[in-house]
Amino acid sequence: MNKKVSLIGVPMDLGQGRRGVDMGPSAIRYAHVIERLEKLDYDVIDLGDLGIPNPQDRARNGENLKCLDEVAQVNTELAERVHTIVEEGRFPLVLGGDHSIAIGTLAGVAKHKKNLGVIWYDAHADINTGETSPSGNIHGMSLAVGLGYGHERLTQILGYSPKIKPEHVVIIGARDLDEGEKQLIKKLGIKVFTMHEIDRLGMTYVMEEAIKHVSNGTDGVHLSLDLDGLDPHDAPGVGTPVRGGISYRESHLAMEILAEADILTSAEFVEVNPILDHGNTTANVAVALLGSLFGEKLL
Ligand code: Z70
Ligand code: MN
Ligand code: MN
Ligand code: MN
Repeated sequence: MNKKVSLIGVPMDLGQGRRGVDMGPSAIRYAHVIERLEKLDYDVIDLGDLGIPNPQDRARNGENLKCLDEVAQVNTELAERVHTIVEEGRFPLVLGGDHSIAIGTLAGVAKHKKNLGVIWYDAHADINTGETSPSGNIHGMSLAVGLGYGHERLTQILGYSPKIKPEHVVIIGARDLDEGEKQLIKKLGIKVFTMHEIDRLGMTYVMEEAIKHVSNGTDGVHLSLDLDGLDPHDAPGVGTPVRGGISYRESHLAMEILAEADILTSAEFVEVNPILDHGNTTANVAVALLGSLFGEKLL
């Protein structure tokens, strides 16, 4: 792993409907993320948080993309910042904020990595468009946008599209998909390890296959980890908890296997919502997982 890490917080909550996820970056810093990585000998620069505009109206607009202007604006700025981090030869670690920020992260990273592999660790696939989304929430559209599907204001961030190719993506932990999402996943042939496969095959096998998949023909790998991929029992502080998720132990194992494979070139941890949490459990889980991801060992 690149020993130079640049951390950036994106206190975005406009990509979904519940307040509080804007406090995610603070909660993760409060859980000692920087100290955790420094202890592992990383050189960490904290770039602070991006500014988030206060929208006039959080309601659905004519196009079924809530807060489209603001989400596009923040993601454009994020994309530029992440692009700069990559150009400096550093590892971008993005802290959310809701999952709409993956739009900007992917745009920034893929600017120089034309064949970026993506691991989407999530209860959801976030592969809706304005046409298929039942909610109008852009955090449910970010993977689709990366693949070039969705509103031009989002797909054209940094002036190119698509950012990633369907054969370089793997989704892990899916258990809540909308009808239109199922159709696009099938149409594009995206590899998905649902909870069924995780239960049936075990996390070790799933991660080994996922790593092979995202390493094949790629020039970098991004981890987009939505804390709601975990079971709400282990990570309660998320906006859309879905029962039957990946356990804390399986998630640590997944991060350890990823660390051993040494393939990651960027990562983001999203959807930590401290006001829905028990204490600061979910941010603490995020930081513990980051420890494993960055190579922490017990002995
Ligand atoms: C639903 C939608 C979603 C995250 C929930 C939910 C999407 N498919 N994404 N939580 N991170 O509204 O599109
Ligand atoms: Mn450049
Ligand atoms: Mn998500
Ligand atoms: Mn999710």
